[in-house]
Amino acid sequence: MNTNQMTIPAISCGHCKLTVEREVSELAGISKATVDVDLKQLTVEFETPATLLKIHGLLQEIGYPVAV
Ligand SMILES: [Cu+2]
Repeated sequence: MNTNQMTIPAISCGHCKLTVEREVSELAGISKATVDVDLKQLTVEFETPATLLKIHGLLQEIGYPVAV
């Protein structure tokens, strides 16, 4: 199991939180996705077939790209 934290500047409210948590949770291999709105941060626990690349790609697709 991998745990990763990423900053997503586009997260600004509870609606963003729900959207990001729901969409990321739907990826196969994700066991937990939690957004902290104040920190604009997503914490995700995952294992194969999920990868960091897939998670970043999904976030990009739904309009919440990860800050580099
Ligand atoms: Cu929002």
